[in-house]
Amino acid sequence: MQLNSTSDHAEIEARRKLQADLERFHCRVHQRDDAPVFTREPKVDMQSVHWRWSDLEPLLQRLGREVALAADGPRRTLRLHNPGLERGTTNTFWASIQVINPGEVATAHRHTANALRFIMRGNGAWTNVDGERYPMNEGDLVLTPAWAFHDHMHEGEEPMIWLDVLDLSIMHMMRATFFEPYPQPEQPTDIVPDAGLRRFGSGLMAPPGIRSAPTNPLLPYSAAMAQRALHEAAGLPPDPFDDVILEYRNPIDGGPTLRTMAQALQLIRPGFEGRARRNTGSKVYYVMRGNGSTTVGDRTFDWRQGDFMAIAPWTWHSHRGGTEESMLFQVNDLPTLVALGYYREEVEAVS
Ligand code: GTQ
Ligand code: FE2
Repeated sequence: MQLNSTSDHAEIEARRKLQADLERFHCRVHQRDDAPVFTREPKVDMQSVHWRWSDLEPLLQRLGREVALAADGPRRTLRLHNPGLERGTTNTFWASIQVINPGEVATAHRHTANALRFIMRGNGAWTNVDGERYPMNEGDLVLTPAWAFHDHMHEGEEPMIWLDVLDLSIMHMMRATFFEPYPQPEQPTDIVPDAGLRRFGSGLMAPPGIRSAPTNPLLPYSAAMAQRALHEAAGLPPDPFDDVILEYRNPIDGGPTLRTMAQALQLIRPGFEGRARRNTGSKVYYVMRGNGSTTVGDRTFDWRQGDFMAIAPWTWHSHRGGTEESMLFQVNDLPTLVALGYYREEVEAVS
């Protein structure tokens, strides 16, 4: 900054001097060279990133062969790391690909972080969440809400992989990290092993009189249910931004599945050219099948089956269809931004 008066200079010196005197009282005053508290718009450190399946697949194979279930959990995961951040995939959540080999048990524990799993490849693993035991099959979403005990065991023949997403950076920022191992490696299963699914799994009908619940009582959202719903929605006029998209919902109140993170399933068909939009909050996409492209800021990610994308907050992005119909699974932190009153969205003007 160009200083053009001696009074400016004196003011800067006065602030420096004051700060030096304030230090031992644990007080400060703003200095000219401090980073600004407010910016007109978000200044974002997180980067938008494209991970290719062609890179990830050999890494996952190596991980499964060379790395034992770690003591930390224990879980065997490949973390999708954001180069703009010290830790995490986005500024709020961590996405990892978990590898479990036949016969392995990922032992029971619980944590304050909310978690979800989306099955990428393989069949035959079970997860037990607070006594409810569910088989996990390709394309299923299974929730592990905050502080629920959970363990996974794999009884299938082939290694299995799934996407884990946890709101770890929110938990860390709130200084609310709690973790507890279960006293035994595996939890006992309830007499009715899948009660939540039996009560609420239709999404449309529920036991009489239930109007609220402290947390979402439905943990598994099957691939068959979600994809049937999406194909029904494909008969509607396309969404200008997303072509065909449906969110996973809490069957009791219609809100997001978890308090901090929402999930959606999307179809992008050949010829689709989506309008651009930007919003506060971050997203991660997993390409279940097909191909297409997403323009993010001044870059274009040409994605195909198995790829991942992270979209940074307040970054313009638009989707375009490829040569085949694509299905994408999405996780975002919009529920957190909405709950705090920080959600904003801007859409590209129609030309
Ligand atoms: O499966 O319980 O990717 O606790 C990170 C932390 C998975 C899990 C992760 C976890 C888990
Ligand atoms: Fe966990």
